[in-house]
Amino acid sequence: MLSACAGGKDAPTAPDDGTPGAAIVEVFTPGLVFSPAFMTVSVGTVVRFNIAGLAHDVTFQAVNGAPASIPVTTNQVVSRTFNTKGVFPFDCFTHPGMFGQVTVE
Ligand SMILES: [Cu+2]
Repeated sequence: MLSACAGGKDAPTAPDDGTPGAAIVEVFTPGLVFSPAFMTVSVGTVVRFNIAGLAHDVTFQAVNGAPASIPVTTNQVVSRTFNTKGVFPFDCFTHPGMFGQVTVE
């Protein structure tokens, strides 16, 4: 398996819709929470962060294989593909206590 290093803070927001037919998980921001906040997905899954209302960021912890973080944004859908098995916690640093985690199996 490839072990691409796609992590890093302040990485540019780039289109990332994964491979055709990839599983998709939708995450929403109904207030000061991610919903769902915790999810377990299979390798190759695309997580679509539907950021609406308040401005939020999605900052992944520096775990090998973590996708690029999403800078503060609002009213956008930003996708990230999870191609590496592992546990990838993320925070919205705009709102302390707003966090979640993607587990890739
Ligand atoms: Cu937030």
